[in-house]
Amino acid sequence: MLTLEQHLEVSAEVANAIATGQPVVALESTIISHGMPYPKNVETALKVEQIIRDNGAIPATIAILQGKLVVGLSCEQIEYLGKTGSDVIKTSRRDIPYIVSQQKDGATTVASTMILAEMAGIKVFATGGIGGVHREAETTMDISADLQELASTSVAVICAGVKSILDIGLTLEYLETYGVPVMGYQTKDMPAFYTQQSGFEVDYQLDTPEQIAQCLHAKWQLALEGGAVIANPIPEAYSMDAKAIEKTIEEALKDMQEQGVSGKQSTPFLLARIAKVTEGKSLEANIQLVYNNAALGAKIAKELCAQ
Ligand code: PSU
Ligand code: MN
Repeated sequence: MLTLEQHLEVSAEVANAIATGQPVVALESTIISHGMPYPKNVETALKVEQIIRDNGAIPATIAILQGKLVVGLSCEQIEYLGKTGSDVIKTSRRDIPYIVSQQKDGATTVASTMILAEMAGIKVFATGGIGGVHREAETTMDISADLQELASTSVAVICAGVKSILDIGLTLEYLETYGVPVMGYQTKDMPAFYTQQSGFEVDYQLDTPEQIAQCLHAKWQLALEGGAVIANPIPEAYSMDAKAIEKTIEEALKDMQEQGVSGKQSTPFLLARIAKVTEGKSLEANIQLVYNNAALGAKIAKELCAQ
């Protein structure tokens, strides 16, 4: 019987950083395999790691490779995931036992990246957007497992809000019900991924990485288990036209219904569709907001180490 430690493979650099109390930022791999096309996905993933280093922390990209829970992928492993793309299995919490036992490769979503980060002892995780409550969830019951994970796993997730392919209002209600704080970084408005504002408010505005770290520290010191959402708006220069993006999303949702796409295929389908219709403009916005989140993630991780 394998123990947890035997399943977990933490890179030497990341293990050393954790053991010596240096800041580490976790990164997911579904964004690489399913979120962006090759080779932009690999370029972006490597640059994200560099940005985290430039801001004083150690990056730990996470995936499952041949059944091993890998925390701190090498450049070659990132290249492999990016090239293999959606042939790698999108792996959320429920998929982990299958991928591990059958020694397969799995790209981790926000939910499963949080799980592996927590196993390794990493508290901060930067990504693009989290999953949420889908539009028409009242009939499809499509609610991302990311939200349930945020309720129970103690990792802070820095994101640019949730895409309006989701129902942002219902997503915020769900997070409230499960006790997940949603902090706006220098904003009161919940960002909507491609745009800075969604028309909904976050719970609290916090203006410095230090304040965010203090808030996270207080939560976990009080044994209030679970994660937090740190919503960091896309930089203004890259934000998109709200009306145009809404129209694109509505068309993509219609196509999805017509083609009968559902379940775990929904999110990747919508992302690819939007990128195609906007001729790569949304992809550029997506890349820039991930860079922005990586930099903030590194700063928060540093402040958290100082608490
Ligand atoms: N939202 C994005 N980009 C992404 C994802 C979501 O803007 O790449 C990915 C993340 O890995 C997220 C997952 O955890 O999709 C959610 O999928 P689902 O809705 O099937 O839970
Ligand atoms: Mn879903």
